[in-house]
Amino acid sequence: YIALLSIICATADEVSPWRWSCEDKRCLKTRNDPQNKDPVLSLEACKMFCNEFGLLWPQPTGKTDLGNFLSKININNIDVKLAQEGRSADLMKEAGNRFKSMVSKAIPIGVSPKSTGKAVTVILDNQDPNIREFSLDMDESYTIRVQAASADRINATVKAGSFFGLRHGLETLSQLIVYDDIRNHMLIVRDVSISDKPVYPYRGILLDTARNFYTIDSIKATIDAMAAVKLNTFHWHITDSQSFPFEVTRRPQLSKLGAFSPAKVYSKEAIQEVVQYGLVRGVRVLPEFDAPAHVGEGWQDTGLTVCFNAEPWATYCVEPPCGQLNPTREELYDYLEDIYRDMADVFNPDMFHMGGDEVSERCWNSSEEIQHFMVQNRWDLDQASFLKLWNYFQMKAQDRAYKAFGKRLPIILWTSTLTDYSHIENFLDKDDYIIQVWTTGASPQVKGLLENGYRLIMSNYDALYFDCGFGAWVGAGNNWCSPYIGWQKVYDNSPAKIAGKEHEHLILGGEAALWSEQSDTSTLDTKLWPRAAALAERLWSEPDTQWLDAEQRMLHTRERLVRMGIQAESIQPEWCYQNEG
Ligand code: CP6
Repeated sequence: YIALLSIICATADEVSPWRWSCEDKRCLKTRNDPQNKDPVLSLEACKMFCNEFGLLWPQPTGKTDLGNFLSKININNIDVKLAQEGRSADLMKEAGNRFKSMVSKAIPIGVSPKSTGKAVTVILDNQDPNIREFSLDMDESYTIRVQAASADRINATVKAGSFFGLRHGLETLSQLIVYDDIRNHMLIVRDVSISDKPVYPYRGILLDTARNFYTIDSIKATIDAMAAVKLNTFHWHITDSQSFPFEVTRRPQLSKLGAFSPAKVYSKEAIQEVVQYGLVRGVRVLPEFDAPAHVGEGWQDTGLTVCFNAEPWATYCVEPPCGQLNPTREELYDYLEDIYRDMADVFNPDMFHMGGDEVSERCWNSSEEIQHFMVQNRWDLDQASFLKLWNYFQMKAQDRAYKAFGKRLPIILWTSTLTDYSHIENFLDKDDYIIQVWTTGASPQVKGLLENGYRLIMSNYDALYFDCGFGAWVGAGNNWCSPYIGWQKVYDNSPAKIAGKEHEHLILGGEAALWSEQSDTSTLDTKLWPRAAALAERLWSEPDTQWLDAEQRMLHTRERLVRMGIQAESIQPEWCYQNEG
């Protein structure tokens, strides 16, 4: 029995035959010779010191000093203290718990580090502990100091202007704790001082849960990973023409008829859980109700859609089944208000996405009722009238949205003919509307919108469409989403460069879009990660450098995501991480 125990201990304590040394900003791999008296660095410890930003992702934007020392810590002896209570006290406590769990997930799979070493006290110093609401101008900045308090204790102070900054600070702090495979121990970097804040206020991921269903658990896991890289917006494209999985209590037929199955419905309780899950992690859950196009399933009994399931579909829409709301029907707006009210109840959002993409003139024109309405109003059946009709819809829907949400919250719309710079000013007020761009950055729409003073969110498809399956799905050799967009392209896609110095301030940020004609719960992680992490650093830090400088940290970030339980795509042989800087 004793012999067996010693074998177990020997295995558990087995050290790496390799050590790393930092030379000229690169970690060099050499044999771990016990006669060599140089400091013995494990791989992660070496990377932490050797790179300017250590292993932090995204890189901080303010003064960053990672100190010169690593201390052994006992991660079972971490104490998180609030310097202030306040309306966000519950959130701060939950963020403290998440911090501990993130630290435990910094341990590579298959090892159990020693639980000796210094205790850690984390002090959360929140300058405005009563803030717990998302907004475009919320304060996400923070500072961190890590110091030795005594021979057996480390103090880490995170200071921020709000819960949201504080939470980000804890993510950074968790990234300062690394595994030492030579001593089988967890280490923290000390004598650290960091000050940090994001460049862009809007840093998002879009998930389309209408083309295919995603489980609530997979959505939560996505939010967890987003929080780890400081993304702050989960844009929920919750309905489309193929399915209506959003439960509208005021109009239950929508999800009853429109969901793929009764099990594939997002109940109010489930959504509220997701919203709370996001809040604790600094991620706003932003609902989209896409209209007047992209509707169909669920609306069957209402008589409020036109050209639903029309054939040949390519004449009336971009992908089947076609369907658009009939803007001439007064009851439509009561219907919409009910949907918005249900969204207000569960999401309580600070912004609202009204879609507005890919509206088909032919679809509307195919309806005699709509033609009649146009004739009555003495509108010609031309493109100008089409835009007039669309605007008529948008203004009435907007009015109901303000009513339902009880405030004039910012409204987001996709780029479209309605938002074209040549006439957007006739329709949409730049103080009310934010435009989400899905064309390439080079398109004249982008320049035109910026020159007219509109605020933009970039989702340019050449870098930020993560589905890359649309072309294949439509068939007919349309393969324009190919080839696969690698993380490097995502990383190098700079909104500031697209906008230019003069208009940079109008860019609110960016968003990766996972359209889901060819994705569901099973493929979610690999489609999003680690590419969304590349976006996260681009939007948080907007570095002058390109992907090559971020490569080592990216490889580590991918490992970190895997340790969190995210099935992130592998991007290189591990050899590169061990041997190339
Ligand atoms: N669904 C919705 C989509 C797309 C859009 N809106 C889309 C368009 C082109 C490509 C990929 C996705 N599938 N509702 C456009 C904003 Cl390539």
